[in-house]
Amino acid sequence: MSIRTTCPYCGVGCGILATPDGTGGARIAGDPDHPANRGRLCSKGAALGQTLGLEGRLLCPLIAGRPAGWDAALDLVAQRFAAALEEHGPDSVAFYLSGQMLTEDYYVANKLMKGYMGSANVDTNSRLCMASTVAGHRRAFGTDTVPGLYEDLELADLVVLAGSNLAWCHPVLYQRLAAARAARGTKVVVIDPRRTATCEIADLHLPIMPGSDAALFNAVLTALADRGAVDHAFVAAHVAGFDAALAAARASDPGTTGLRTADLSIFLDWFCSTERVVTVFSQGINQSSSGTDKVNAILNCHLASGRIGRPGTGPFSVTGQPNAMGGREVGGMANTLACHLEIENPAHRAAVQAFWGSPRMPQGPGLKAVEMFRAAAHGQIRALWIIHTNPAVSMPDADAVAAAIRLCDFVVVSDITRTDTTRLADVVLPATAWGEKSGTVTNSDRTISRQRPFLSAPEGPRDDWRILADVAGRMGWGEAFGWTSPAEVFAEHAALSSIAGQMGLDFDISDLAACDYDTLPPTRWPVGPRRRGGRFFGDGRFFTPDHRARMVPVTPRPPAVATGPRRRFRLNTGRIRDQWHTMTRSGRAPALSRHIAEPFVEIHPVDAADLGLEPAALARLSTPQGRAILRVAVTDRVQRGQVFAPIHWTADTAPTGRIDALVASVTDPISGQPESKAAVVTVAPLAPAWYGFAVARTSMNPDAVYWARARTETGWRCELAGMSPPADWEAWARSLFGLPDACCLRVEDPGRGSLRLAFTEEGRSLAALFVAPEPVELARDHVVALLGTAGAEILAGRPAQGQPDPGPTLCSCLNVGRNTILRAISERGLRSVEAIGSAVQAGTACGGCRPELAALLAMRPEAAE
Ligand SMILES: Nc1nc2c(c(=O)[nH]1)N[C@H]1C(S)=C(S)[C@@H](COP(=O)(O)OP(=O)(O)OC[C@H]3O[C@@H](n4cnc5c(=O)[nH]c(N)nc54)[C@H](O)[C@@H]3O)O[C@H]1N2
Ligand SMILES: Nc1nc2c(c(=O)[nH]1)N[C@H]1C(S)=C(S)[C@@H](COP(=O)(O)OP(=O)(O)OC[C@H]3O[C@@H](n4cnc5c(=O)[nH]c(N)nc54)[C@H](O)[C@@H]3O)O[C@H]1N2
Ligand code: SF4
Ligand SMILES: [Mo]
Repeated sequence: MSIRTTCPYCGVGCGILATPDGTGGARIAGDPDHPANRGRLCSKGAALGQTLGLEGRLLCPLIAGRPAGWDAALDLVAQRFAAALEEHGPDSVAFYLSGQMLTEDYYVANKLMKGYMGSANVDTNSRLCMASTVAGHRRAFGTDTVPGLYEDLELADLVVLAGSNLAWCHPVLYQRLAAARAARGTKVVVIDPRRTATCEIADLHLPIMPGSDAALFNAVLTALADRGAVDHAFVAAHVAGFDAALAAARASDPGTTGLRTADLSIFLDWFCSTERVVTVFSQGINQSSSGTDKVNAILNCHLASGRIGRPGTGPFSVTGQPNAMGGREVGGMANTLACHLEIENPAHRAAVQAFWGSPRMPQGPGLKAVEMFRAAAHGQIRALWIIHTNPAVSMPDADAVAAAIRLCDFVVVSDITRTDTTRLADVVLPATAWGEKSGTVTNSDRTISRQRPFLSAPEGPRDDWRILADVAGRMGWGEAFGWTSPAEVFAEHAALSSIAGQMGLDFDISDLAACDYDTLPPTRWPVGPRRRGGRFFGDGRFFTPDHRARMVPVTPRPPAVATGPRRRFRLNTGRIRDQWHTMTRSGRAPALSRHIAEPFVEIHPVDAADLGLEPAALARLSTPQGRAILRVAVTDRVQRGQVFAPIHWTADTAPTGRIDALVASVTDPISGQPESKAAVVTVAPLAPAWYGFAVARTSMNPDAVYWARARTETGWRCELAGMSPPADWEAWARSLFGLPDACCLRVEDPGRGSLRLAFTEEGRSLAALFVAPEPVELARDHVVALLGTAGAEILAGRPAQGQPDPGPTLCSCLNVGRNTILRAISERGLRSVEAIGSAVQAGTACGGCRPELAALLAMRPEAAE
């Protein structure tokens, strides 16, 4: 029987049908009835079945790294938090949470910290993600409200994607947009310093200088005013601050965007002359030391033109995590309260305290993420609980954050698996995982969906909400935390939201307090009589005291740290198509490592030539905060002076690939959000003595200056490099593979300095190592596939003469290689992505590689070889 649930990855919030296979796994399919995806899934969602299973799961609590019982662990946590409160007061404790927690988990954590421990030191990884949007929304609308719906992207005539790589980060929403564009000719503009996969559907790509978005949207506002595109009636009736915002816009210099005048003028023409405009924005806007101002510069344009809250119009912040929106709803951040109520507002605090019947409440905001870890390093935080996030990897200045966790008196980490962060904890608590737990999440367009269990949880792990409630009980607050199910927690959260409704705010879902939780279908709020079409602000009523929206004057600022002769590269960071954050789950799926299996840095060909960096060489990046070593990808997708690196690698998967070790913890003064995309780095070649590639049935822990490992269908693969060769390669390899006795085959080419070793048992290969003085050239997917099935053949490193080499995988769902696709294009004269699909199937499952297929089609035939 299939169970309806929701994808645990991105904020699109796709519905899933999970059919357990009876042996701990499940078949995963898109839910045709879910309004977000109507049956579609992206590569990550489709591969969820490969991430189930108990390998690597935490199954019992750990105290000081040693297995312990639940009672001992929970007693210790309760006792240490109580002691900190007793001796040092409420400011000495903190929670660091996650936009991936279920609403029920989040609600319990927020109630415990704010209402019972009496501190507002509860912040979340949403600080690294959505905080600038939250602050911008509150400045403009009075509340943190996303006005629009997904349908608006399909109803718009112009969709502007600002700092969003929608094709890779919100793939199903991107596909909806691509389909609408094909059907009705929607114009698409992408504003991004890089030429991303999303640009494949762009009618115009604006390769903006990093951080200069506010100047661009100020130019839009000025153009709206100069070309008669301001909706004066709407502004007069519903908006305050127009004149000051326009004056600030006029004073700012569009030249700082670095855009060609011709491109800028096309964009201004389209924006001014199109009524139905949706501006989608994401981390290219938020993760900036001027992120809040960038958000308001965008909102200003929609307010001035009255393009908000009506079909096909509006600013649209797409949330990253599956429950980023739900976290905002429960108020799980240091500067929010609950249900979009304000922590600074005494009446709001009193109402929530009365509802909770709680003993104490903080009197104002608490420490935001960056401040929180600094306070932990300085001994101000005595007890810290980290839940469902991996800050030793994902926070800026990650080495300093790891040190802070080590320095803090007492740190608890709740996770499902060992991570860079759990290794630093005093107490580790094993949580139930997706597929085992029950609750709700809210996606980017305010649709609340159920996550339902479809597997029985293993012995040991417990639900996050229950762990929190058990600690609360041990601290003497059992009555207020006495729920017996997530349904009861949800009912309390929904009931509390009636206060927000009574206070005239947006988030009132009290009609759901008595819903049938088990069967609750995807439900978009506002619900009940407040529904009115599901959008906000079409009626011009905002949630400020006078019900007018505020336009905010914005004076653009460049990124906080300037480039200079010593550190002349701007480091942009972000995501790849097939991995999720620190890869603790997506990294388990072999299908998802086929596309990209190691960390890399994209650099412009001219810069690469200047620095003497060859494609596939290794580069050393450094900043005052830290260092990294990454594979070089030479490409004009990035501009000169800029480099791009993905965020996903950890001490566990590629120790020199932890990109946040390089990023300074500079924040936006209003939102506290770090500037994660604009560090300033030096780049230099690394000159290793040897490069290597290894495959093995079991995991590898190499002793090498550079390594990056990934799972494969046949075991593991690992990229390697070393500064000096070991004295005895065979001995080194035996220890790498843990194969002291296997038979060793050896092929050496002393002339080229290359060496190939295969270890076999009964004619089957168990492991192989390829070493060369240059980056190792091999048909890697072929080698991976041969492991275990062939002995000596594996050492050839590529398919035998006459057999085609499929090349690196491009379509990860159907495992179709780049060479196969290129051959089909040239031999069969294919002209469209559809034709590629019929010929070689690529792009016909999740469709996530379609932008890359289009890019191959666009290549000149001679370049394609
Ligand atoms: N595959 C995948 N999907 C994901 C995630 C994942 O880990 N993997 N994570 C999810 C999460 S939590 C989030 S928050 C979202 C993030 O989704 P996105 O925000 O779309 O993703 P990013 O790659 O972080 O950044 C988007 C783009 O911002 C650009 N950028 C950098 N600086 C600037 C600038 O100054 N101005 C402008 N206009 N653009 C700039 C970058 O080049 C990048 O292409 O993705 C979600 N979806
Ligand atoms: N330089 C740079 N840094 C960035 C970004 C960037 O673009 N550039 N993006 C930032 C953004 S937008 C985000 S959202 C963050 C993401 O960064 P993180 O939140 O640190 O990344 P995740 O890997 O998603 O961490 C989730 C953790 O929760 C664990 N987990 C999974 N399921 C459960 C569960 O049910 N219960 C519990 N208790 N644990 C569970 C996982 O194993 C994992 O360790 O990174 C931020 N950092
Ligand atoms: S787009 Fe992909 S990752 Fe995002 S919710 Fe849908 S299936 Fe999951
Ligand atoms: Mo995020």
